Amino acid sequence: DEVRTVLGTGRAIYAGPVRIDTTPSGTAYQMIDPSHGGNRTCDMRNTTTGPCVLFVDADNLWGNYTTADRASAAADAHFASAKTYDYFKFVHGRSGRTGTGAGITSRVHYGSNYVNAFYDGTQLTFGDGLGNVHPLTSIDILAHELGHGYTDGLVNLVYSSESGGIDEASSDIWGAMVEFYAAAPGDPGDYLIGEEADIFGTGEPFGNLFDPSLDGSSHSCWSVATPPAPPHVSAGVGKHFFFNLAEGTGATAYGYSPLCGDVADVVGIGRAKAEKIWYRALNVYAVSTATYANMRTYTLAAAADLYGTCSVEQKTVQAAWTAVNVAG
Ligand code: ASN
Ligand code: ZN
Ligand code: CA
Repeated sequence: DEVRTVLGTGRAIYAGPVRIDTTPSGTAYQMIDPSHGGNRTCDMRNTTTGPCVLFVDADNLWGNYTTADRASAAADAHFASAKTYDYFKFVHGRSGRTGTGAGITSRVHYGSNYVNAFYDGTQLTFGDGLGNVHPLTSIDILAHELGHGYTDGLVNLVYSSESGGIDEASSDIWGAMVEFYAAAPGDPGDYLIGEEADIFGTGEPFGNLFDPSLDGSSHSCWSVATPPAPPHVSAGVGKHFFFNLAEGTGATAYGYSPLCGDVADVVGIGRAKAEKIWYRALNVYAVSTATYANMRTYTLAAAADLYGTCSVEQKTVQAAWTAVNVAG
């Protein structure tokens, strides 16, 4: 039997008014998306255990843009999981994180005042943030978490030292790239991560790609302190490399990008090429113990494959790494 996909309307907190795919069931609709691998979105009811209750709705109109309606955060998650699925399918040719077309379950409203989100190898989980009024269901956060699943599907990076940092950097790269790709009316693309969820209560994002050290701990450039640093800290080097490659070291449109090396200005090659180089480096070349020096080699090889040896793209990869102190 053919599964009938119906377009519902989401009134999402962050993404704004969006179309989401749902499934009719009797006289109602379920938050199951047959067009994107069967993604489903369910309610943890502010508990940490017990069943996650699938969202069901009578008129296929989900949420009211605020946390007063439990379906609003669900609409954000359901939309973002579909856009992440489409991003990898249409930009990178990968069908689901396992490559088999399978989607993901997003569990929202997890715990109380839970200010985090995570991927556990099977599903995604999102807290409601400070005061339970800042759900961590924005596109960049969801795509970061689901991005862990995609990165894992390409290369099983060891979650410590530099390989763990490359894993975390990769998730922020996917987070930002999916946010641009999704082009949600309420949440256009940027290089900030998690700015909507206000996890500190100060309006500060919890990260960015142009100067990761602005979070107070991340390394924007490689140093001898980078290999022993925890993954979320060493990740800064990879994020900053990617920003340099896509936008350049002189880019001011998205934020300040400092140089750490003695290299001349890097002129970015654009997101569309940068994301393909990163993906191919992970997919074709990376091994589980990859270091940043290795990633330099892998991305140079990927750029040569895609754009030619000694192409502008390959030379920019070189310069973008040198600018974060990852020398050849
Ligand atoms: N949100 C975090 C991450 O995906 C969760 C964690 O620290 N494991 O990096
Ligand atoms: Zn992560
Ligand atoms: Ca963002």
